[in-house]
Amino acid sequence: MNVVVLTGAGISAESGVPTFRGSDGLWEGHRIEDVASPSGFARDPQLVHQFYNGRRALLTGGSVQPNPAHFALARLSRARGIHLTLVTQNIDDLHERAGSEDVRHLHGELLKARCNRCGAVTPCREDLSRASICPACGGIDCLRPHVVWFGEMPFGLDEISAALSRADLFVAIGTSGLVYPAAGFVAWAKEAGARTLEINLQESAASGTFHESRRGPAGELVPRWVDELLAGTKDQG
Ligand code: BV8
Repeated sequence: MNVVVLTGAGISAESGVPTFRGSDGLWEGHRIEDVASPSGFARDPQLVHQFYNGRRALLTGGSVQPNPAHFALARLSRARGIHLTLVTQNIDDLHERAGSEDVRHLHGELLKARCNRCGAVTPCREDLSRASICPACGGIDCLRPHVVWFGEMPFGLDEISAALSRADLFVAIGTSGLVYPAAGFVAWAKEAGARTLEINLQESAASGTFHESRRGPAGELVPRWVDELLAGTKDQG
């Protein structure tokens, strides 16, 4: 069975990572275009560096750990009879820390930096600033977070659309369905004949397009859904 899972900020909420649109939303105090767009970075690189430095420090500080939803998806990826394509809009490393491999980071990764001068992508666990030096080319004031800002092309769309065209099942977990092209994946999967399931704490902008929606916290519902799916595939032998 070909399964495509798309995760959003909601899957990391119970790990203590603020969502974008929740009451503790990340964007509070910052307009999207000021901190998550190329123009915002060009206008005030230090503000953008500080925005991502704060998120990176939270992620690497020890208090943020994968939750049962992340572990359940790692378990699913190892199950016989399941070919899982895990796509995340999140820039944290919680899927990897829970044991998932081959995670498709559609919107990039907070723990990587990219050099505007030589293009190298390098690991980054410390603060970035205009004084940062590229470990590959030695350039200065040329590093940015390796994330996809608004108006920039997401990563890996070709492989993701190929996986969606082969999907038997598409599951969106903890995403508000407001940001494209990720918000359009459910329609692509349905066109390919896939069944579609949404797992979310509340109604999302895309809820109406799913065959089935389950309401509740990912940390509870995702392990339950994975158990159910694996029991079902076992029955089919
Ligand atoms: C692009 C990285 C060209 C940085 C992010 C139509 C087609 C194509 C593009 C567009 C289009 N219309 C508009 C656009 C432009 C734009 C866009 O979508 N704008 C929106 C605002 C309308 N899109 C772009 O610019 C994209 N690039 O379009 O390139 C192109 C054109 C055609 C085809 C291909 C390409 C690039 C967008 C990427 C921006 N970068 N992140 C960073 O993280 O700082 S977006 C960022 O916000 C996240 O990555 C994520 O994608 C989005 C937030 O969404 P969610 O993850 O869903 O989080 P949110 O807080 O919103 O919701 C949380 C959900 O969880 C809620 O539903 C809540 O109920 C639930 N929840 C909470 N707790 C729990 C829970 N669920 C379960 N359990 C819980 N405990």
